[in-house]
Amino acid sequence: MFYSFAALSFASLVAANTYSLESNIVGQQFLSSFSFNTFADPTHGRVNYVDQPTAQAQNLTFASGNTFIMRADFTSTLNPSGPGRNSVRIQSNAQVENGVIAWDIRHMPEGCGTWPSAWTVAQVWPGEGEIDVIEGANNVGPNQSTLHTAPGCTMPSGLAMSGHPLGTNCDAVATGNVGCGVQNDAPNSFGPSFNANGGGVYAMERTPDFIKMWFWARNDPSIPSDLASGANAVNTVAWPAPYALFPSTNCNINQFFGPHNIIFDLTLCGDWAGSTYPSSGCPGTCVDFVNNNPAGFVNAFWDIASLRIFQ
Ligand SMILES: *[C@@H]1O[C@H](CO)[C@@H](O)[C@H](O)[C@H]1NC(C)=O
Ligand SMILES: CC(=O)N[C@H]1CO[C@H](CO)[C@@H](O)[C@@H]1O
Repeated sequence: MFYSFAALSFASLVAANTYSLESNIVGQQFLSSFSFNTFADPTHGRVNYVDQPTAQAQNLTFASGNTFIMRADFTSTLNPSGPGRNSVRIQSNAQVENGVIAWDIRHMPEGCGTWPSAWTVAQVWPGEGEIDVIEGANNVGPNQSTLHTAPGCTMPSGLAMSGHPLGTNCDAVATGNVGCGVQNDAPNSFGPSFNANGGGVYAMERTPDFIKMWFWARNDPSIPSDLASGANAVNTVAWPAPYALFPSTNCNINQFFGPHNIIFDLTLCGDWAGSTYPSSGCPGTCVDFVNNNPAGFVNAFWDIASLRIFQ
């Protein structure tokens, strides 16, 4: 009796954090699994999001084998009174809730004025939440992960994570859209140093009890073997402590987070990269730089090896 009871509870404990691979999006599959957003950038960037035919015709997206590239235009000088620099913003057709998402990225956009992000968000904002996994601006950090929610979601202090918290109130409106962030202190986790090291793997686990995020730089031997080997299932109980932990202690995850689409984008200047530009060490003003320096955007591209969704 005792042994079978113990085995049963062990099995249910393990099952709660073991996830099966639901989709492994690679290369051309990004074109069928994502839609191109062509609306005006909600963060007011000096950017013009183009549709899929335009992106492909201008080679701003490029899919081949196990490579998916999306980038900003790096050849045009812009008319200051015309639209912003052409760039790409894609949104997954599928929505995700509980589960694990793994982003295997070889290169993220870098350069003055750039603000790349990989994130998930609901159709109802901020009511059903936003989870920013990879984000930073102007080549420098804060290489941070952030939640944005409706009022009533806060984070306690003293959490078991390797990153350090930047704010405790996740309320998007009350914080002027800053939200509650955690800075990932791992080296090579963002921008030029991430790229020089060949990128790495970010993972995010969402359950009713918490949201967690991990990062392993390329060739980091501590990456869990299930993730490194491309296994059909992952068991996050066996993973190390995350760099970011957002528990449900003072934030009912099911209440504040609904079905999310996965987004990759690259905006330029705007609310964050524009406002931090003067202190970033970049030359002149952000908008002038974007208008006049196409060569500054040669390395403003995502090179995505895969996006895996486990449920
Ligand atoms: C399109 O972009 C890819 C990836 O950067 C590159 O390998 C390819 O040569 C480009 N094609 C053209 C026609 O420029
Ligand atoms: C840029 C990078 O890869 N990592 C930085 C993340 O943030 C910490 C704290 O500011 C920096 O020390 C790292 O260099």
